[in-house]
Amino acid sequence: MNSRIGILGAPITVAQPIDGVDLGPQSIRYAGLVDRLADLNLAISDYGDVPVTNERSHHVDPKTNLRNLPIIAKNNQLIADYVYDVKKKGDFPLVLGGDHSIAIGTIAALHHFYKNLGVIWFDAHADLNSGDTSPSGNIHGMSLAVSLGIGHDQLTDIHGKRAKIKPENTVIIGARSVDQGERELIQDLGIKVYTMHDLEKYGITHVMEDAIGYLHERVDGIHLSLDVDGIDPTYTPGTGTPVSGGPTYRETHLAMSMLYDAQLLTSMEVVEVNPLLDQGNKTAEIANDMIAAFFGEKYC
Ligand code: NNH
Ligand code: MN
Ligand code: MN
Ligand code: MN
Repeated sequence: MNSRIGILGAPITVAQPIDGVDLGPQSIRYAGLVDRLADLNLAISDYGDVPVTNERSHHVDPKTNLRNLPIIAKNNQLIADYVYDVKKKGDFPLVLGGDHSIAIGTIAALHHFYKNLGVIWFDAHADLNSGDTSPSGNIHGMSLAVSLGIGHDQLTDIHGKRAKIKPENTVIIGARSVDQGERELIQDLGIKVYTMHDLEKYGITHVMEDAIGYLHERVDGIHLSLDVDGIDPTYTPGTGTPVSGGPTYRETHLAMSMLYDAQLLTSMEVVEVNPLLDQGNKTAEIANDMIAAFFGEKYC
């Protein structure tokens, strides 16, 4: 793995309704991120935060069923520009959200560097809605669809027209809250989804081996998009849309270690940490444990 890590904060909050997720990057930093990674003999550059703006409106545009589209498009254009620069420098991008809409910008930037970028979407949700299917109008529930080229063109056409990744290079892990329109899209596109049912039935070891083997044959780089609501809310209460019945700390930690051991991952983002909803700074601390495992920290 590339031993030079470039950290960027991406504090968008207006693609979901609850204030505080813009404080995610700082809460993850305060939990000790840079020192922790430096202890792994990695060279860390923290480039600070992308200068996004977060004037919030609660209005859903009745024509598009989207909330805050113009500002989210503008913010993700900026994120894409900044992530592009970090990657161009030769660093391994580690992007800290912010809500999950930031993946639109991150993946748009990364897609320039690969012919077949793989994505592992670790999340309780599939984030495969569009204005046509969304029950909420919240764009953080649409970012994977946008990266696949589905959605409003102000979002899909950031850093290039339409799709930045292919459905067959996309894997979702931990899904347990999937909307009807998302189910149909999963079927139509043949996206590989490991639901909590699969995790329960086959165990995390098998699921991760299967997911890694599947992507290994197809891709020339893999981005991990880690939504902390993917983890069971017992461990990550500081997030806007917790869903019970997720992977435990131990299962998630093992998943991250297995990704490190596979030596195929080329970028990471961690999203939806909201310290205003947290117990102390627990969620950011657990996010740090997962990031450290992903970058090779071992128990012994
Ligand atoms: N599926 C719901 C929606 O689109 C919830 C999405 N919320 C998330 N996604 N936190 O990760 O509104
Ligand atoms: Mn998500
Ligand atoms: Mn989620
Ligand atoms: Mn392109």
